Amino acid sequence: MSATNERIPPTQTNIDSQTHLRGESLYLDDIPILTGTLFGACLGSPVAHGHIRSIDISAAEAVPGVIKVFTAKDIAGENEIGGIIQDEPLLADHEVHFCGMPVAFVVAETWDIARYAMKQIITDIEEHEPVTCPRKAKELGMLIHPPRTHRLGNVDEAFENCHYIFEGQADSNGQEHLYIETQGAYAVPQENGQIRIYSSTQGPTAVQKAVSKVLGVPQHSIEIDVTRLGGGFGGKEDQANTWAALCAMAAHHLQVPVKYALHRLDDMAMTGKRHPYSSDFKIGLSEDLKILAYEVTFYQNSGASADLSPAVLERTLFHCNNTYYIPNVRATAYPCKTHLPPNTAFRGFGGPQGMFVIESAIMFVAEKLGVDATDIQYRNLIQTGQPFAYRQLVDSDAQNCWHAAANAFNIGQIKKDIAVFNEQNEHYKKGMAIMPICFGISFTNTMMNNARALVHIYSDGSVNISTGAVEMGQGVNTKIMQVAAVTLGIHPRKIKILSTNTYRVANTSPSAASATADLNGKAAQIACTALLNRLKEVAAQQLNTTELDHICFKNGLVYLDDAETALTWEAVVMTAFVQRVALTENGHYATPKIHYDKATEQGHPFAYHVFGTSITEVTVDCIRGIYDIDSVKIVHDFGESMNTGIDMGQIEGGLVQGIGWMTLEEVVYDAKGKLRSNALSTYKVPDVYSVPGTITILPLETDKDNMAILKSKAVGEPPLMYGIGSYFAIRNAIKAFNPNAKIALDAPMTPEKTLMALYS
Ligand code: LUZ
Ligand code: MOS
Repeated sequence: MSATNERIPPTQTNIDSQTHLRGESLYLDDIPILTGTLFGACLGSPVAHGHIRSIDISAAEAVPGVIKVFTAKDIAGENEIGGIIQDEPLLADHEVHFCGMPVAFVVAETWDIARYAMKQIITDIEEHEPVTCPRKAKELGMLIHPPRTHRLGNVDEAFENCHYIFEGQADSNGQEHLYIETQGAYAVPQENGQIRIYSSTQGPTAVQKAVSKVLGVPQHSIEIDVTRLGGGFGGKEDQANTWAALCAMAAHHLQVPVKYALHRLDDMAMTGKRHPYSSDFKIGLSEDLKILAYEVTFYQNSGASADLSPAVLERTLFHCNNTYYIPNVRATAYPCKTHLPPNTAFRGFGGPQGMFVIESAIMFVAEKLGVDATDIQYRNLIQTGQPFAYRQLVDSDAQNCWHAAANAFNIGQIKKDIAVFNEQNEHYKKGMAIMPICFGISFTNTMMNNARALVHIYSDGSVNISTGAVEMGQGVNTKIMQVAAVTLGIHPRKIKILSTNTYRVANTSPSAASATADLNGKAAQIACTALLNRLKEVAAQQLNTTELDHICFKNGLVYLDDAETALTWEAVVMTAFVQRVALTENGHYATPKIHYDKATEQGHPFAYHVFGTSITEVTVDCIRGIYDIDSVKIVHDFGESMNTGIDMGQIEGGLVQGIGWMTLEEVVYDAKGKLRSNALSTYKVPDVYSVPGTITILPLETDKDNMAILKSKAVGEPPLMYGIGSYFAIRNAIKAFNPNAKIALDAPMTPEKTLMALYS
């Protein structure tokens, strides 16, 4: 390797910091509106399940300023936006299957007119009984696809040899994404039937495909452009398609620009969320607390159509062991079709739901046997060379993380301090829980693990990079810029990362699965390396050498045998340009080594795993049922972080989002399938008062090789799962107050539930 691979200081500022701070960063709603632009509003079904007898749009169309009201019959191409399974119409045709399902799209001169007219549409729907419970759906045979099962060893035989066997149920609820920027799109017709769509999406290609299908035009006519998102969290991996398709349909039909950004309340009511799961477990252990057998059945509440549910379900199975080695496993998952908005990707993507169940099972055992759950956790951590049920042999840092946390944070002392506190306090009780995590990095669908980067060097030496990565606040553009700067040996200031655009980079996978920097960063690295090699040849000529290995680019200068020469980056680029050397390169990266066979449910789906251990301490106010998360202390496996500022931010954000899911955030649908927690007054998310008092994050120091970009492991999703510790820490505090408390394993542990449990 040449010396150009020197690291940019890991303190490299997020390139968006300044414009964010000054309010200058551009989001969908900041794009200047073209004259003649019309505004949309989408009517959602008022009922969760029913047959459409009629939709009367005459009063709406008569409202002055309304241009047209679109319904299913106006769709020129296919009325279909389903990604994995073709089961979701863009606009309801005969049937409505969830409350808020798009039924009609009003286009008017102003936003207010569109919203007013939308309310004048009269729907006549014959209501049918909705199903909202996944177990009931399963009984009725309402499944998105047949169940899937992961198997290892022989569970039935193993249970016969277990000293302890326990069975129970564990449920986790959904979660609203609450990205700060709501969903939306702006479609602008171009010449020759082309349409440019600005979309707040994690998946520009997914939007392009959906629009292409709905309009009945080839993909090459549909340009999707994304500058950045005000958050995605999975909610815009697949569910940005609807709004873009509606705008594109209207823009195509009327040949004028059409914009639609959702009202927050509509966004909350019409879009799917994290999948709630209800699960049954049976766990068997040896006398010395080794888990010998684990059987688990997951009932995923998929919602009314497939959306990403099959992939989410798969990741639940992949993570059903969390970070434990269990020799005998049988894990079955049912994707249960209910009349709720289609649930979708959400940071962790089914993994957290699977991990919550094994942690619940361990806690259940610990409480029954009167042992410390941490003892069971520790004894079963997976070791290098052991397999998960899907057979991938793990390169494990589970024990290293645990030991590092135990030493750095003195777990023994924490336990003692809590015992003393609980001894001395009657109405406040403290609890702690350890949450070790293991998360597999790569899209579980092997095919999706690829990316491209288009790199231009201009004749003045400045560089532009386009990739498939969508910047949604996670700092991926900064990381890609760092990769390019390190590879080319130039200052980051020389590099701009452009918007994500399907005309510049095609066939992209969504920015998801924590893999965006890995995939797109590697593609950028490949392109930059190819360009660098060309420039080295040009420099070699000028330096009268044939030894390309002796040349390196560093700090914008050319070095020969580690000695600075008079050649600058700019001079070499200009010479290359004059010599007609190509200064543009397209890099393509496809993750090597990964494979998976769904027929046998075996393979090597992940490039690598990310490990970590968190220690959560809480104090419960046992008179009121409210609680504080006092501290969360984490040892996290970064590999070698290429940007500690960004990565620490991801951990803090992920942790707090996980704590929210496990404690405060309660998605409530009524029996009719209507969202009750439909505003921020009824849906509580963590705020500055509910975040942990302190968050301490230490890196696990390893110098192992891994398949991450610049060895900097993916950090987007794994830390969310540290939040699961808060659930069990609160539970332990409740038990300290009332050892006989009957507490269902049913997250979130809201203050209301805590209060009930304290006095149960
Ligand atoms: N999206 C997806 C994801 O399509 N496949 C995945 O495996 C995944 N994992 C996490 C988040 N999004
Ligand atoms: Mo995501 S859940 O990585 O879109």
